[in-house]
Amino acid sequence: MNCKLISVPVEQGQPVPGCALGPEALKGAGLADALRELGHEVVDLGSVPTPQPRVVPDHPNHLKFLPQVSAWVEVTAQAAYEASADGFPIFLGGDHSISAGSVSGLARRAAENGQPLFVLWMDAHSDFHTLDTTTSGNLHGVPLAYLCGLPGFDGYFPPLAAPLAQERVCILGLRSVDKAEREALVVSPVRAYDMSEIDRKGIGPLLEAFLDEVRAANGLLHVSFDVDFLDPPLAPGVGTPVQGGATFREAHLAMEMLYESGLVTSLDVVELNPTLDERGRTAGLAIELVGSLLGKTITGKRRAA
Ligand code: 6HN
Ligand code: MN
Ligand code: MN
Ligand code: MN
Repeated sequence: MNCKLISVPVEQGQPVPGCALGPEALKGAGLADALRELGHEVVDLGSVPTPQPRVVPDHPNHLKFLPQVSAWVEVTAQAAYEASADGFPIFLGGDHSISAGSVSGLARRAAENGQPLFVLWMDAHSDFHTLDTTTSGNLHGVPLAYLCGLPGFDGYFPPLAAPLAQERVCILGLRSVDKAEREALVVSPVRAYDMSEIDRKGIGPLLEAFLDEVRAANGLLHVSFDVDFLDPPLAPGVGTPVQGGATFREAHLAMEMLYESGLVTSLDVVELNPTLDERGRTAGLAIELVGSLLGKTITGKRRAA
C-alpha cells in the first residue's frame, strides 16, 4: 500500500488546546516507521496550510470559530480529493471537524468514479448535530450530519459535491449522544451501534455484517477513527473522554477485521491531544491500531478473509 500522510492541525472545532499537535505526536511516535515495517510505502505530504477564514453569514446559534473551521473543511476536502487519486490517504487530526473535509473530498472522488462510499465512524460520540442543534457550539460535533446532507449547513459550510448515503454509514462505540442527535438518528438509516450493543452482540459480528454490505456493494470504505472510541484509561489523551469505551482487544479486533476485509481505502485518526496524554501512551496505542488496520498480526500469519 502507498500510504499518504496528510496532517490537518485544527483544534478550533473543540474546546481544549493541544489537539492541533496530534499529527506531530503521531509522527514523532513512529507512525511512518510502523507502517514501513509492515511493508508499506509511506509518503508524508505534510500539513494542509492554514487557510484564511471563510466569509460566512452570521448564524443565529452560537458557533465557535465557524469561519475558521469552515475554511479548514474546504481546504481539507480539496486535499482529500487530490490525494485520493491513488494510494491510501491517512488524515491526521486535529479535531473531528477535519473529517467534514476529508470525507467530502473522498465522497466527491468516489462519486466521480461511480463507486459507493461507505463510512465507519468509530467514536464515543455521534457527531450528528446540525449547526442549529448543537448546544456546545463546538464544530467537532457536526461533521457526520454535514456529510450525510442534513439541513442547515448551506452557506456556512462548503457545498457538498456528494452527500453520503446514510444507509452506508455505521457508527460504532457510542456512549455520548445528545438529545437532538438521538432524535435525528432515530429517523435516519445510519446504523448507530452503542457500547451496549457491542456488549450484547460483540464487536466482531456487528462489524462483520457491515463489511458484508460493503463487499456486496463493491464499495470503498473510509474509517474515521476518533481516538475517544477507546476507553479513557487506555487512551487518556483526548479532549472529550467518555467512560465505558472499547477495550484494547475490541479495538484491535475491529482493526484486524478491517484489514482482513481488504475493503478499507482511507483513514482519519482524530482527536488525539498529546498535552493530555500520559507519556505518549495514547499516541502509541493509536499507532498500534493503525498498524492492525494495515496488516499487523500477532503471529505474522494471515487469516483468510
Ligand atoms: N467529537 N456532542 C458533544 C458536542 O459538543 O456536540 C460532543 C462532541 C464530541 C465530538 O468527539 O468528535
Ligand atoms: Mn468524533
Ligand atoms: Mn468523539
Ligand atoms: Mn438509529
